[in-house]
Amino acid sequence: MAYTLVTRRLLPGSLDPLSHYELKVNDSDRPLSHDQLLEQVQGANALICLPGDLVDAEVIEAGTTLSVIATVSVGFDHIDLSAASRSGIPVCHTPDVLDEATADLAFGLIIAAARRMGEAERDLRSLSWQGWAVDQYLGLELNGATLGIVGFGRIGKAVARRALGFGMQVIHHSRHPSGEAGYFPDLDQMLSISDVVSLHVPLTEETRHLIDARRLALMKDTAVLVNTSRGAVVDEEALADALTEGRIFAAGIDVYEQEPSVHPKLLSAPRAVLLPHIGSATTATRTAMASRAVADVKAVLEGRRPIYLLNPEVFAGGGS
Ligand code: 8YV
Repeated sequence: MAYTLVTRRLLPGSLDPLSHYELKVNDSDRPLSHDQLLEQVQGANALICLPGDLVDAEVIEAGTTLSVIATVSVGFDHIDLSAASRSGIPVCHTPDVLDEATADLAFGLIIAAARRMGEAERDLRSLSWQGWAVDQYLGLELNGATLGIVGFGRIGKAVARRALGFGMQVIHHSRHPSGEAGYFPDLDQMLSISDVVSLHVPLTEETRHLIDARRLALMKDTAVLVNTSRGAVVDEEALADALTEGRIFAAGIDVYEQEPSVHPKLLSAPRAVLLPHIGSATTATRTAMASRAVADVKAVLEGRRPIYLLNPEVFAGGGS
């Protein structure tokens, strides 16, 4: 009997709406290997996955019985969308519900990096703090500083709202003119005048290493870089070098090029606040994300059109 393959443990109750269907759940906290995924997708009629799963053309072609793929994430760079469309498989994701949680985390990283909270806490815990001094841990004052937001979608805008409350000047760059005040068509120019830069673009071939050595060199040596989008949007090694050589002031990072590995140079770079991909990690948000993905899978299994569909062309020939 065909089953819904769920590649990772989700929060309790998340799969309840699918209780009348056959489920095969990887209940461990380790992702399936590519070989396991290839094997288990054969015989599945639905796949619920996460960003750690590489759902490439090989997996999609092996999933000859698949009628839907739903990722419990807004990002879908781990799924070969063209291959899914070629096979006529709808792919769904979970936008909107994680905007506020991710923006909170991005803003937390902005404050933590600007005020050097990571190194200050590390010193205190390792008992190397010798007492207060007037010029200790001097950081960047956010009030009056300029925040450059790269990618002005829902999460970028949610970060902008927070920044205004902190007295920051907010400017932004996006691929297409936003039509809103503070729009900079030229990313390089925006980087060169920003005190803080926060990244909110999806990972695509155009955004891979968008922030590379050349663009890091354009930034002020007092600037802070925050990345809560996808690790590969930044050249991690170039960032580590810029931090180590004092060419930028600090960085706050939640995502990495090769998760869960972190570039060793970044681990030892000064003034880097490093978090383990927790942008959406609140109970409310993770519950809402799973519920959105599960509802879309249920819709397809019941012959309805899913709501958060990334490749509507698969329904072009009709469908409910
Ligand atoms: C998630 C994310 O935390 O949704 C995304 O694209 O990167 C994160 O919000 C995570 O990937 C698991 O859902």
